[in-house]
Amino acid sequence: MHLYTQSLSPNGQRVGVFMKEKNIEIPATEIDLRGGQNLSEEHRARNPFGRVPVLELDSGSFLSESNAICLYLEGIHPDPNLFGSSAEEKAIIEMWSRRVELNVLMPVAQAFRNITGFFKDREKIVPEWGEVSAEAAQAAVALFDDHLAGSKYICGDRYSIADMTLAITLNFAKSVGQDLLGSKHIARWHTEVTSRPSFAP
Ligand SMILES: N[C@@H](CCC(=O)N[C@@H](CS)C(=O)NCC(=O)O)C(=O)O
Repeated sequence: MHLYTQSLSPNGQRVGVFMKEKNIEIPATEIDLRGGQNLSEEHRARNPFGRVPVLELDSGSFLSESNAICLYLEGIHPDPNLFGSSAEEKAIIEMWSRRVELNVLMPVAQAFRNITGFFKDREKIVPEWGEVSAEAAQAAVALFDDHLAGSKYICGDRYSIADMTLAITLNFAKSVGQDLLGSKHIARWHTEVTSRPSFAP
């Protein structure tokens, strides 16, 4: 296997932290996003959408989408379990993972991209959309805060990929000026999750 990534990017971190949870090491190549290496013909042959991370499998096929990569790694390294065991637990973790990705990660990324214009060399920037997205992320995090008032982790007493994705998203948000860590239960939960060895730099 070979990983093409930008290990400090939020999606790069999702796969990186997941690998640390599983104690997996995979040879990796860093892709220069700022310089547009991800948009090259060579990288688009790995992922036509021109994004990272991408995992090249031993079969020669390419997997992109962080969640799909993590799901594959869970399949070949089942312990510790991060995607759920029973049908119900798997479905609940999937439900919360999608809520994290669609309602927090996407809006945080859209706010970052449209307010800062970080990728203005490759996409149309709509600052107002950035502001709307920042507000949407804030509203969604308030719902997570309510949920965490009665739950140690996002899915009850067990740590899962949903916690990992949300914590990485909120770390990234803070680093780009969107501090979403202020509410009580989110703050308690965030300290707990980011104290895990997998989050150490
Ligand atoms: N849905 C994809 C998103 C991948 C993504 O947006 N990656 C960012 C880095 S966090 C990227 O490659 N950005 C480069 C660009 O937009 O040109 C995933 O889950 O992996």
